[in-house]
Amino acid sequence: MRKNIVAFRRLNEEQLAQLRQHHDVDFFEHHEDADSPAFHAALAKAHGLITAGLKVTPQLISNAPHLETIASISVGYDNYPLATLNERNILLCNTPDVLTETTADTGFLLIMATARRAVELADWVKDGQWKSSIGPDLFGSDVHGKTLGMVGFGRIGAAIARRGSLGFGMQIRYTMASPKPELEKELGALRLPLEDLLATSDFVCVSVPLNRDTEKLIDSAALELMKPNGILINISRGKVIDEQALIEALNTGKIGAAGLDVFEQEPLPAESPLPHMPNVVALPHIGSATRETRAAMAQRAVDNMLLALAGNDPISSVNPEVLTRRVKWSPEFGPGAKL
Ligand code: 8YV
Repeated sequence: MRKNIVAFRRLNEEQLAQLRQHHDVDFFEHHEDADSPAFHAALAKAHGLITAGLKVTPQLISNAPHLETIASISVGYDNYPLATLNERNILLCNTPDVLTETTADTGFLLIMATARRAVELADWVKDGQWKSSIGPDLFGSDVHGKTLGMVGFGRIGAAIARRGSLGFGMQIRYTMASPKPELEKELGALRLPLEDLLATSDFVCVSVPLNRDTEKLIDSAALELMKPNGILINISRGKVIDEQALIEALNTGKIGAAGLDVFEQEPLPAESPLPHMPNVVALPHIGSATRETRAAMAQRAVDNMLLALAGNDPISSVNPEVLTRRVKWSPEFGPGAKL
């Protein structure tokens, strides 16, 4: 049975054609489209929503009474009201795995760029200031052989640690609710309580999902524990760090530098001092943003959507338990489903 899909950004022609072979698709290309009457009219009849970067509120869900499946073009799902989706038996699919290595590359890019002051020095050259060889005031610090503390040791965290351990001879520490014995064996990683990891790591790299437990996990007390030359990297979500406390710690020399791909508010507000601070490398949330990986993520979302709308298990989802709660004989699983 043909169903209605709203596709919000990031799909290419082939992916749209693939969806249109089986379903009717309303495609919205621009971010501003989310506020348009056409978008809301399409949502009102949608069975499927494919999206990236859209804040999905309970209100938006209540305006989509037929919605069965959301396929997010992201691994993180803090943009979605999971409790509301569960109540409505709406399946939420995401895109793990396909972005792991690219996002780990971004993490390592930030480690290298902050340690070697690459952006600051490139700006210095651009400014015409390179008149003689640089002095110690512009020296960076080594990466190889240093200690890398991973706050969160999931797929992406492990891929960053692998780069550090195998490529740069770094000692790996990690903090995580449950131990990862295989990674401990593979990388010689040592599991520590957060406080000890902060106090003993040269680089602290945040790679945890945002949820109630991790919001502002790195606050002023945590920053206080870091080494004075310590470097903080964040490739997860901005709200995991207390940004005001971080600005203070960077300004007062409590920590050495920060490499940030994510921020409390995105896009970063014009008044934020962060991009202007010499000891900060600020990127516009590019963790997974390569041509290859963004195409693979969009393809995963399309595959998830087609499988789910056909009543099959998707490749990756956040709340697969809603499938078992749906009434199998219901012609339209979502809204009519009874527990
Ligand atoms: C997404 C990300 O592309 O996958 C994630 O969780 O952070 C990014 O790679 C972005 O959040 C979607 O807009």
